[in-house]
Amino acid sequence: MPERLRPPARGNAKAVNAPDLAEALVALRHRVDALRLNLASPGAEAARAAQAELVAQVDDYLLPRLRQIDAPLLAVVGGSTGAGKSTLVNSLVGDNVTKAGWLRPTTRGPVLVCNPADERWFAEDRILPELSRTTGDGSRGGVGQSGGTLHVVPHARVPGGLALLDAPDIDSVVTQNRQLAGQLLAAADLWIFATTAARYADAVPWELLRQAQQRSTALAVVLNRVPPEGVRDISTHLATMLADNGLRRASLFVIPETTLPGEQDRLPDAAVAPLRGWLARLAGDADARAEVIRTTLDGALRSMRQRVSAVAREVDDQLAAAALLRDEADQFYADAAREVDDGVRSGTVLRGEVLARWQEFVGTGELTRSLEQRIGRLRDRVAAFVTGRPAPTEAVEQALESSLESLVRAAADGAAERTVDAWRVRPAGRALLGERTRVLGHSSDGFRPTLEREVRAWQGRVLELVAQEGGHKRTRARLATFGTNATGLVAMLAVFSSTGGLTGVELLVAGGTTAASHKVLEAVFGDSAVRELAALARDDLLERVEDLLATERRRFDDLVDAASPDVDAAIGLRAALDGFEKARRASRALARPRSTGVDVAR
Ligand SMILES: Nc1nc2c(ncn2[C@@H]2O[C@H](COP(=O)(O)OP(=O)(O)OP(=O)(O)O)[C@@H](O)[C@H]2O)c(=O)[nH]1
Ligand SMILES: [Mg+2]
Repeated sequence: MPERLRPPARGNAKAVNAPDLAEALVALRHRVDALRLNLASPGAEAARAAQAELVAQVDDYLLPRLRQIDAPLLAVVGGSTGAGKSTLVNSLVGDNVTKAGWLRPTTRGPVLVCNPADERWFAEDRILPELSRTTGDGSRGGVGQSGGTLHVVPHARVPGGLALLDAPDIDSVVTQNRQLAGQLLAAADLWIFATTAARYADAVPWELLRQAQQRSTALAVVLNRVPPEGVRDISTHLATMLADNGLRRASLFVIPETTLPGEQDRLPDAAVAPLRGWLARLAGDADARAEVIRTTLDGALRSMRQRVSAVAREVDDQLAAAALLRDEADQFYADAAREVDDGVRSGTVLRGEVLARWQEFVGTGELTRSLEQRIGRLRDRVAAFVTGRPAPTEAVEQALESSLESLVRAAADGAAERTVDAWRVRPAGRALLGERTRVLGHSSDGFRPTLEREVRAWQGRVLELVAQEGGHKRTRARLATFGTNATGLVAMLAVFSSTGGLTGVELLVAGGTTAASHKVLEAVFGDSAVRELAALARDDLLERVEDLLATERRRFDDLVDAASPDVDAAIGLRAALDGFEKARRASRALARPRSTGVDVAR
């Protein structure tokens, strides 16, 4: 018999230093809760489950228990569906307080039965605050039998100081059931694991039992429905399995198979008497109860370190994956900015339509032939052209606009496409792209109009620069000869023709453009001012392009940001864990437990 309840751990109550520990735990809980771990990675799902479990256990169990160490002991009856958990609870109480049944799974929502004097501890949201409360008869399985509620049944036959909770099955086909069962077990001061002779070696229960071992959770195992002739062999085998898994100290109760004609019939008193007696003794001995509570509490608190560290490692992984994705986008968009820069400097923008319009504007045949000797005449021609017609620069400007826009758009499209291609080969990137792959593979819808606006704004800026430069007395008169618009246009052309890069006839013509525009500008402003003006205009243009590309790149950055942890998340998490560990070790209330007081009974 498992009656050996150890003497109490005296003197601890005075030394409770829980407030600091609770505070540190709250800080840690918030850190864990705030983590975004939504990048697709091999460990992401497990880490998210661990994250949810950690937060839930702090809220459901650790904080309430730290704050009220004297609250009644909560024994959660958990196990596989049909193991007879509900039947066991009813049999222990000696009344039908929860619904048992042939339908699998029967129990959907937890039913908690306690002494009426203890009801206040459970009726409010002290523990399991997310579950709303219902009360009344739980045996009909109406109210209280849904996942989101805790059905509280006060019953005089339950000894004070101890509550029994009938949980949904741990290996349910119903996901919600399974998760809830795990959550309830994490909120238990004592686990009463119910299994059957047919199913005690199943994998899922053993995963949870090992977890109980790792967390030093106080544990009793009920082996139900054992054929009388197999009691000895089966219970020995299970006891060996428990010992092999480090659970030698768990109390084992064996209940032989009996005939139950009705689905809500209870087990014979004699079959549950040992467990009932054990629980009654635990309930009656405040010190033994406190020791069970402290053992489980201490084990759960100690388990935080390893569990949070595992989550922190996943945070590291996700941060590394996020950095990689951001770097790739960054790199391709930097390439795009360089592409535009090169295009601007090499004169690419001046090809085709722009040249044609420029030739129309100044008369290129003349221009190329007479450039050297007759620059003066060219200047006059430009001047005449400008003063002769109200908006003569428009055609060249439009051609320039569209050529420049094509250059920038091609760069932006290229960067988007290359980023998508690079992301697609990474699982995290692929998952982020998802259905957006096509949309993200080219520049955004808003890009074109914004680009057009920016190019026009840039042209305005060039005219401003020209006008500013013209503010100097010496140049004002000369500027007047040409007109600000024409000079501005020539300044724009100068921006795109400062270096070579064209070939053949184009070189000649564009060279002519370069020389012509420079000559015109020099004539107006003087040599150094021309270069300065062109450089200023170019810088302004490239700055605008970089801003535009940054906005485009942000589409990718935003996806990463929305899924990955904050950049300082790992540091913050580890600092919070350190703070918590310090508080835990300093808390003498949680001095090393000497015993759970529960031993294997056969
Ligand atoms: N013959 C016999 N039937 C039992 C015994 N224990 C439970 N049953 C029956 O098995 C069925 C399932 O029992 P429950 O107590 O509802 O099982 P449970 O573990 O609560 O199942 P879930 O709520 O689905 O997780 C019920 O119809 C019980 O009457 C037993 O020892 N002997
Ligand atoms: Mg049940």
